Amino acid sequence: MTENRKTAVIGTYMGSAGRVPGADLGARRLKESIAFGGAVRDAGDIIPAVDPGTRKGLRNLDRALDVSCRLRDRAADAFRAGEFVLNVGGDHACALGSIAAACAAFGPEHFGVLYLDAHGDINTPETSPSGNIHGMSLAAALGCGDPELQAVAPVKVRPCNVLFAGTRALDPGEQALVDEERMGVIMAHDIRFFGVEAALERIWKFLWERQIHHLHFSIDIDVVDPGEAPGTGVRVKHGLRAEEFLEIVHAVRGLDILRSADLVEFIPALDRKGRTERLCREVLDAFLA
Ligand SMILES: [Mn+2]
Repeated sequence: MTENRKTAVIGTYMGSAGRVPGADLGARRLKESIAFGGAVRDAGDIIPAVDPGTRKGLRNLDRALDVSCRLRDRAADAFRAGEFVLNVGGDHACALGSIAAACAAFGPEHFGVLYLDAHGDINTPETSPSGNIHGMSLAAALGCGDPELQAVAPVKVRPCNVLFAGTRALDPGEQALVDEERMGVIMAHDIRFFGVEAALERIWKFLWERQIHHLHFSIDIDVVDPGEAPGTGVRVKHGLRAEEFLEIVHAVRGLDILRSADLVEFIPALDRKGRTERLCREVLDAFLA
């Protein structure tokens, strides 16, 4: 990310699209810990304005639509001003808004997404085992799944420009989409086995081959092993070690093609000894230092 560029930090306090509530409180806590000033601008908060409720069998659909549209528009303003956008969530469903804004701002041809998450979040209402919208947000940005969710992203991300890393819980329908669209995947066990250096090599190679000139980096704290980051809602074992995770975050943060990032899914009530919170703050420091 280019030095001297201003960073716009948006707090997205939506915590109700997933299975376990509380990601809104996590987002609030993290954002309140940030020292604003200098090159770090408080670009405001997105607070859900729609009552929770289920429509078309999708829990909190209207709330997710409302929040992601407002985040998208807020992020679009920041991109227009030439700022880097840091979205502090919240439920990962909000990433539909930040990704949609970035893809529209920079155009789909050379725009890519690095998705650091235990999960793929590319389910559709048809393939989702849980019905959780936070498992469908990336699918919608690609132009798959529920039409209303898709409409949040006027410009669709090219699936072949998406690279997953730290992945270890792809549902069968998601795996089919990955194979069909030739999306990139670096599994968590590959990072554990071959090391971070090898994983970074694969990331750089992917960005080079797909000619990505503008990158969005979506970080779900559940990519870290639950032993080291228990404060999140959909824990999957055999995740990254905290130090491996931070090494990847620092390396990617240094890319001059990086335009925006999400940090999502920290749930304080599930944390133990402040471990997850400390880790999240280290991520914020990496972006804001
Ligand atoms: Mn996620």
